Amino acid sequence: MLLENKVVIVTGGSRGIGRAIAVASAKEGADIAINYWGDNDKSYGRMSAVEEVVGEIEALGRRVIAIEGNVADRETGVQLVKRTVEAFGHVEVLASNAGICPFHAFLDMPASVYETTVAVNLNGAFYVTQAVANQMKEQGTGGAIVATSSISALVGGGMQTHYTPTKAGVHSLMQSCAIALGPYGIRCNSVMPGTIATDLNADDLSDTEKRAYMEKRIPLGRLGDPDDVAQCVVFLASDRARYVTGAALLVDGGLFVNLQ
Ligand code: RM4
Repeated sequence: MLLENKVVIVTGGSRGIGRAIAVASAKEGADIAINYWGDNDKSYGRMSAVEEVVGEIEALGRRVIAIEGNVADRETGVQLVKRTVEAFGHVEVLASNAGICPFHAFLDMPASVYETTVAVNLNGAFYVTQAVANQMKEQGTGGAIVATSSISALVGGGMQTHYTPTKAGVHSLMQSCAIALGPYGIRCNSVMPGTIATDLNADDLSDTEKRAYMEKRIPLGRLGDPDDVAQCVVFLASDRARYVTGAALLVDGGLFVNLQ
């Protein structure tokens, strides 16, 4: 088991890629602290998304806590660390994953859409990383931070002019943090998912023509599954990646290189 006896914090952990990271980490022997944001935690049948993932992790025999909060608020990261340490005593891994992508055209994008996207995706990653890194430094035994960046750190998107800069920013944040936190044995890397079918892009991909076009563009012939990304996060978080820091791993089925 790759994460045995480690404590993993996952932001945006109730749905999509974050949920898959939480479950995959628990399967590798970790205890899990999930951050989620009530406003986004839409009801799934009888149970909310966060209740479902908590149940799934408990059924695996691991310990789990769920803490609500918008990562855009600096205090959310501070409380997340405090509650995690109260519950488990330590934290070894952060999956900084919470993010939004309200697809919108550029020319008439309201300031609020732009600002909220930057606040959650980039400011949130910064604040949570800072809070967790301080805890890891205090523990004195290193740690691993894996951020969910995106293929969008490398390529544009006409309906994502607010979002792609945040993903480039998250990638850059991990590069700089790798330098700042290397002396404490804290590794910082990012994954760059391509098109992964989640709630985040469900509307966008409900356009069957667009979905078929995307599938055709991907050399491996299918959209990504959240667990495709989670397995790579587990690897980067684990000691198998002990000499990897400041790196970014594309998890896109080959989409990025498929230009000609
Ligand atoms: C990604 C990429 C995907 C999209 C997500 C939301 O960076 O653009 O195609 O589904 O963002």
